Amino acid sequence: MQLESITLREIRLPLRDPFRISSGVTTERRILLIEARDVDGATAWGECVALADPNYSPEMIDTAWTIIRDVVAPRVLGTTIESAREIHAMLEVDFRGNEMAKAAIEMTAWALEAEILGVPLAELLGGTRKTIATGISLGLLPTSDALIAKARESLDAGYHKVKIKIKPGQDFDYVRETREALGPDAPLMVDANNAYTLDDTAHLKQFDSLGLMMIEQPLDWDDVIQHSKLQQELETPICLDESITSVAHARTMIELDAGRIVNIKPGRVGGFSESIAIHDLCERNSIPVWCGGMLESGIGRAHNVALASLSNFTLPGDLSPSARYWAQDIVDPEWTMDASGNVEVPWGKPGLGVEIDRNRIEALTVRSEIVRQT
Ligand code: OSB
Ligand code: MG
Repeated sequence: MQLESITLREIRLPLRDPFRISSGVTTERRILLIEARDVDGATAWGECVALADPNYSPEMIDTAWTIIRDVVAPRVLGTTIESAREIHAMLEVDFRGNEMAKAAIEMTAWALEAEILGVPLAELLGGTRKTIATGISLGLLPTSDALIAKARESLDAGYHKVKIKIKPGQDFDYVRETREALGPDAPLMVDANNAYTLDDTAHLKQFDSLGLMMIEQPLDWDDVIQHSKLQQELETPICLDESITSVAHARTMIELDAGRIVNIKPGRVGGFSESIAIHDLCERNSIPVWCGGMLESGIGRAHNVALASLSNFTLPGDLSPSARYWAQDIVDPEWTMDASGNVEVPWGKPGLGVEIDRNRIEALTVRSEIVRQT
């Protein structure tokens, strides 16, 4: 495989409802799409998960655009490789950070390889699951009544996990009322997106009484050590999201018992190769993983669904159907969830397993740039 060109494209997709987390709000999703073409004319699509602002990780759409154009693309264009498996290592040589920019190209190359081989991306990644249990991530809502209504509606729709965003002042009572309303068996978890410090340990210990599946990323986005101290005080498993940007960080998490579950977002960890390495390491250490989301379009969703078909993705993923986010997605068919809350892995189709709605993408594009082999 040899990449001949990489096209960057920004589209804007309005979310049906604004999505608020402790570190920021998204109303219209600015999405950086990638299209890669190899010298024989095969093409594949990918998506960079960076948000419009650097409030989740240091990366944002505009920095990722520059890094992809000026650093990532020149490294991979024109180089003959046996497999997309080689790209992660190529992008690590004297090239720090920028995992989302690296992942966008690495993951697109995997999709291209699947396309060329005529196999489903899930198969190329080593996946086995036919369907994946789906969870929903509910942004911060103004009142506990609004939260209870949304959570109830989600469980009725079949979702296997309801993730509740929390922040100081909108946390324990808000979640306790939801637990009381929905009963002891409702599969609930919380995600703080770094909103607390170790000074809040006593406060966070109260959450142990709520029977939560996990508490996601309560402390700093780049911390593992403080999480280890907190985990020793909590019965509820900590799940790390922001902190795990590489298999090395996952190893540190395990060695320090800083978390007992990992939310793997391939776009956050530099792509599929690193995701598989984290998945395998966690599997060997009896740490369950699940696939998180970044409000992706149907293209990013296809990548995530393929990854979540691997064996150790034993917990429900943030893989909500297209209609939960958008009035209309950019893929056909749109992603759906069946009445038992599962998303189907498109095993019958090669590559991403969905058609890309190129006309709609053209209509939504606000800028594009093509980088060619020099
Ligand atoms: O912390 O998992 C997160 C969205 C944007 C940034 C961070 C997060 C999220 C979500 C959304 O929780 C999950 C989804 O895509 O449905
Ligand atoms: Mg999270």
